[in-house]
Amino acid sequence: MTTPFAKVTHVILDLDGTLINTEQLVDEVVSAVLHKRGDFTASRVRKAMEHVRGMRPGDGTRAVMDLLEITDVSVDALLAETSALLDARWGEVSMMPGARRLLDHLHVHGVKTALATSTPAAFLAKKMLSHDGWVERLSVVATGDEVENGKPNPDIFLLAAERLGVDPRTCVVLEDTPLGVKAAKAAGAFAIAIPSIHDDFAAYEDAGADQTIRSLYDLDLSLWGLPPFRDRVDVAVRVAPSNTKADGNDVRVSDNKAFVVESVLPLSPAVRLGGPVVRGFGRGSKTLGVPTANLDVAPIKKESDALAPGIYFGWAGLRGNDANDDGNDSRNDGEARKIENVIIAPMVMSIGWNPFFDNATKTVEPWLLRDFGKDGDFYGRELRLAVLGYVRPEADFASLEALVERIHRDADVARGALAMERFEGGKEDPYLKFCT
Ligand code: ADP
Ligand code: RBF
Ligand code: MG
Repeated sequence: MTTPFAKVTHVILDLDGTLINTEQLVDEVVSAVLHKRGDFTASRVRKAMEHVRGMRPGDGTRAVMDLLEITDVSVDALLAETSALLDARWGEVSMMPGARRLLDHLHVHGVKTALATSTPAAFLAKKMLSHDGWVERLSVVATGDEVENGKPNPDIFLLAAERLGVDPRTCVVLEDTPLGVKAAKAAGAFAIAIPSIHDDFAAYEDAGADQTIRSLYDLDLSLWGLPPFRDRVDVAVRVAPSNTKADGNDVRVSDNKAFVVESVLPLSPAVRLGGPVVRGFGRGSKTLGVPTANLDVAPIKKESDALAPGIYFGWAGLRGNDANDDGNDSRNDGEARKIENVIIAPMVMSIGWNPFFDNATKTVEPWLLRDFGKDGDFYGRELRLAVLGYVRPEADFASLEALVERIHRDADVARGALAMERFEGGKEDPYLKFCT
């Protein structure tokens, strides 16, 4: 039993980057406008954008112009230009992974919620047009235009708590930006950071975050005295006896076999994504001894953004090499079957930035859990994935051995989960067999 950090009664939610996935769109649109205003390097513009993340649109525009020393246009004119471009594209914005689950859960349990957004009310209406009314289910809303000072000042969170009718010290704030965390702490609330700036976690600690988690999937409400999620599923994972002490898990021994219990989060609905296998960094098999069949992220951006960075399990369908495919599965390993020329196999996958290697681009890379022997060249072949559950966040590790050991444990979790009735049937998905 873990001791709660604090006992709170109310939840205050930031919008952009916390509940809805606006940050990439805003970065794309605003950066393009900024680049037209001067000969800036991409990294300078990116740094400036990260510096203002969480601010109100007007404050952010002014601050970015100061940082980049843009003087040939007014703040209002630049804001009008970016707003018009963004208004035409808000419909592309989907919810952050886990946001719908959180809102439904809080609603079902009658936990009072506030939205505290830097967005002014007029922008908010346009932003939320394509979102089917979930904002109305929040108890109260506070918008950026209603307060004197924007984040990092505490005003918006003080207003949200006031509208909830409670002391801010009984509230926990969910925020994706360092400035928002600062504002929440200045208001006297607790703050959970869910970073949208993936390469600078220290900024969130400096801002005073009480806890930093990698995505909403990892939110543990019981730590805050709030009704806990009950949708995770326990998986009995068979482990090598040497692996049982890995992280203090409950070890069960039966028939001389050691099991640990891990829990996974089922995804409903399953996320389907696929494409031709492309070349990655070439270190999966070489550095880790774990080959991962990388997919090109660009064409499946929407599907991959529906998943928080992290480790997942599910089923894979790999289209055969027609030339050397005789249609028989002589290996008969009990897990993988060949249907016409598609191989269905269990898989465990990583999606994200791989902190251990500090990648700058997101990768989607499944390890198919069977031995392909001489047929193990997938490059260019079509691969389809049905992602059924979430295992854990991406992590950094002290050593390569620790990373590799963890990946093997993930594979054990995936095998354990996929053997369970509720996940086993996923291999019959027509999508995997290229029937849809
Ligand atoms: P890359 O960096 O190009 O992805 P890796 O070292 O990660 O290279 O190896 C991945 C490649 O290994 C896959 O694209 C595929 O061709 C091959 N491979 C062989 N067996 C497997 C497997 N079980 N799972 C995934 N890829 C495999
Ligand atoms: N990389 C990390 O930096 N952190 C991780 O927690 C991590 N977990 C992984 C889990 C699985 C199941 C797999 C297949 C890979 C994982 N890796 C992780 C990704 C690894 O870094 C990646 O395969 C390399 O980037 C190889 O190109
Ligand atoms: Mg790979």
